[in-house]
Amino acid sequence: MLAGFTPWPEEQAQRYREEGYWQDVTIGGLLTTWADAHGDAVAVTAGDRRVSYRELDGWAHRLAGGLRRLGIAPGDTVLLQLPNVVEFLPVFFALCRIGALPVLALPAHREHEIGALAELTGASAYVIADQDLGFDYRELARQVRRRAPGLQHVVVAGDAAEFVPLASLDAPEGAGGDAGVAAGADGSGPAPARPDAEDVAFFLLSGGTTGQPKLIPRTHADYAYNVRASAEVCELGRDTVYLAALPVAHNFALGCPGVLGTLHAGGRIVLTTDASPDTAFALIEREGVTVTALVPPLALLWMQAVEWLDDDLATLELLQVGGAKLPAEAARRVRGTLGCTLQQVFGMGEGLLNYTRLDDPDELVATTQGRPLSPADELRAVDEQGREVAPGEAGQLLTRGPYTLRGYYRAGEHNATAFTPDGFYRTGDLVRLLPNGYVVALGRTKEVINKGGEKVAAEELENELLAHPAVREVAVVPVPDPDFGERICAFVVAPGVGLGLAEAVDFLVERGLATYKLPDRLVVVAALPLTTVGKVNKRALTDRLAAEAVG
Ligand code: OOB
Repeated sequence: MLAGFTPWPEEQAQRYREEGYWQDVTIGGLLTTWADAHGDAVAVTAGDRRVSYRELDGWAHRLAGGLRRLGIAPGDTVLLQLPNVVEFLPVFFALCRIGALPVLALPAHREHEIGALAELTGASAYVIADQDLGFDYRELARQVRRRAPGLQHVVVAGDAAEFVPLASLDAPEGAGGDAGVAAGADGSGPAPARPDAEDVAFFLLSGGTTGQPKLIPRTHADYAYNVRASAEVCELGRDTVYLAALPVAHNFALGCPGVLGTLHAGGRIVLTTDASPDTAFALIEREGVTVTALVPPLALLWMQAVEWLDDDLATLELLQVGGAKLPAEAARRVRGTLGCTLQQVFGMGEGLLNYTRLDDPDELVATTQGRPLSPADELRAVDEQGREVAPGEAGQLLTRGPYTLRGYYRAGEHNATAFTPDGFYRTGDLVRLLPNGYVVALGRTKEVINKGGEKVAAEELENELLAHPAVREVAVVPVPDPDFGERICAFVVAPGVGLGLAEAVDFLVERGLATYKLPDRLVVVAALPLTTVGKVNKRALTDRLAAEAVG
């Protein structure tokens, strides 16, 4: 077993096996099963490219061989930062097949995040696209490599410049690569065994609560269940055409049910790196999209865009919205504007998923964030002393279950507080658990700003701002926003200089921070308010912003 991974206790694991949640499958093996079942059907559409199930399986097998020959071994971590391009899937499956561990970085991550991940994981390889949406990932790779020289291989989908072209790893069948894991035959070491179903298959990134990135280990068995059960709840089938508009590197579009759930059901994936209504609506009409997933700000934008775009969205049956709270008023307008069923999804990379069901009454869908995916999910709402609150009362959400982690990777100290002694994950979310089993999301107890689904740890941004020579003290807080739910406001103490937002933003970009983490407002103050115990009083700061908004 991987060092730094916290397994489920054996007693619990035994139950998950016996009750059929965990099956003896691997992520790589599932692709072969799906290829056997759906062979020549189209699995993925990206631009003019169409790839069948069989082709995808063969591609992943050949890449597994190519990656082995490059020197990637079972147990190696590999940073995978691909936007929604067709190469994502074969690379992801190939890495899972050889037992290497992909770390799913988001396309928006920059040197600050990728560098920290490289250091934390000791990754030996980094897989990128050449460029997307005007950003050159090869330049990012050059910067990251200066900071993390252990990153031996940079593999590029597209024009590789001085790096390794992904296409060069796609050895023709019969050249020793087809069997993928049997690539050892050409001298790259003995063929590794198939990974165990209960081994870690890959890492998702946590939205984070601290200054350090947190890696969420997902096992083959736990994620296979996550995908299978999600596909069932969303009633996916062979007729499903799933538009991946959110990044597939994020849990929502990857496996809830996302692209993997679509493959499980024998449907077809449509990939785009641009979720704007102009692009997405045209794709819905052209490809006959039936299901997609969005964060609330995009859902709001799409609902407005139907007024000025005239694409035919008649095929769209289901819109999933999650990542941040969708206001009930907006939820009620989905059917009337987009002509489809809404599903609220309250999920987390750490595991637990709540979904409204497709036949739930409209008001239940509008006013709750769904109920747990699995009968084996355990949810508790507790007060500050850890005592369970009365049903329907506000409390902090704790959870454990067959697809919820028991510990972040290599984070012993953090794990000591992020989990209860009996293995419940402290989600940091404030919720009401209704007697009917549904969950209402109320807010957070953790210091994370949720800007329309994108998570920014206050501490991380504070640390970055403190690196500015003029900044003496800083506190980052959310400011309510009608479109994004929350935006980011930084209060700074910077005596003697006229530090402005533009300068602070330039400084943070220069330091390689992902742009979604940049502050939207900067307020210079003489001193930060303190609580009676001498901690920064963030409550006073958010109250001040609220008072300004009213006044
Ligand atoms: C999803 O995953 P993450 O890991 O980016 O963020 C998880 C956090 C939750 O702890 C909660 O604070 C917030 O995002 N959240 C919601 C929400 N869905 C997620 N808050 C209110 N309402 C919702 N519907 O965001 C994620 C993962 C899988 C599926 C969907 C979303």
